[in-house]
Amino acid sequence: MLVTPDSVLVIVPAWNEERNVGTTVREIRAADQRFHVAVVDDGSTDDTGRVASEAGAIVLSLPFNLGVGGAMRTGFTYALREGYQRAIQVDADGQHNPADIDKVLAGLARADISIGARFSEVGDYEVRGPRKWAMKFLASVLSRVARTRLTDVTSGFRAAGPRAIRQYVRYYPAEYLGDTLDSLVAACHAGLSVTQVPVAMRPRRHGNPSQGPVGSAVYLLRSVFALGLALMRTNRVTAPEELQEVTA
Ligand SMILES: Nc1nc2c(ncn2[C@@H]2O[C@H](COP(=O)(O)OP(=O)(O)O)[C@@H](O)[C@H]2O)c(=O)[nH]1
Ligand SMILES: [Mg+2]
Repeated sequence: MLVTPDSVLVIVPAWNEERNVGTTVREIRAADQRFHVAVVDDGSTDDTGRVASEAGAIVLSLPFNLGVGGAMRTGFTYALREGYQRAIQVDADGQHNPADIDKVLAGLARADISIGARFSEVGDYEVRGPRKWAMKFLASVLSRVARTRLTDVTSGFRAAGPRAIRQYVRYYPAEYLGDTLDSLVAACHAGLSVTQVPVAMRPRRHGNPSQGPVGSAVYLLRSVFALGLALMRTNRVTAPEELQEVTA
């Protein structure tokens, strides 16, 4: 595929999503021809890879399951290597509306990372109980780190400009939810800027999320502690100027 400065790599992490990934890929490709879709097939045991490829995606196959973070780092590495200036994560299950990709990308005009955020002004996404409080807490901590108001820091619907792509190739944790939170903290510590764009999320088309309500509550709690550690590790990241070397 010919990569021009306008091209956007849409990275779709997918694990056993044969029932969803075909529709998702076709929807993204139909939304805009500048969108090139790379599905990262993360050791799926079903037909995810074949279905994605038949729908017109580039398929990056991992030999075993690495988790969303490992898959995203694979996608960003591909983006850097192929010369994409912008990349965006879109989930395979249909929750992220391809019609909103342009909106999220527009945030890159003012920041290195743009997050498509639920529960801003649009949509009716609701979480309750401890999960809600954990998410609020995480959002308030991340808002302080990013020096801008963020309301949905676990959203996977996020876009990266050229500096963020280089940063993510260097550092992107594999852990569920750690991927979204820790990668953001590391990016902020490296001097990258973050913004958010309000979006509505759709329901997952088929199947169940990889983590149920209990699983994701446990992970959220774990990420609160992991975040504490991430905040202390200020010395592991490089300044953006040093990141230039990675492309050379
Ligand atoms: N690459 C990869 N993708 C995964 C894995 N687990 C889930 N995903 C994908 O990540 C996206 C979001 O996963 P989902 O289970 O819906 O999580 P939720 O939306 O946060 O509840 C979907 O596209 C999944 O296919 C995994 O272990 N590896
Ligand atoms: Mg989902």
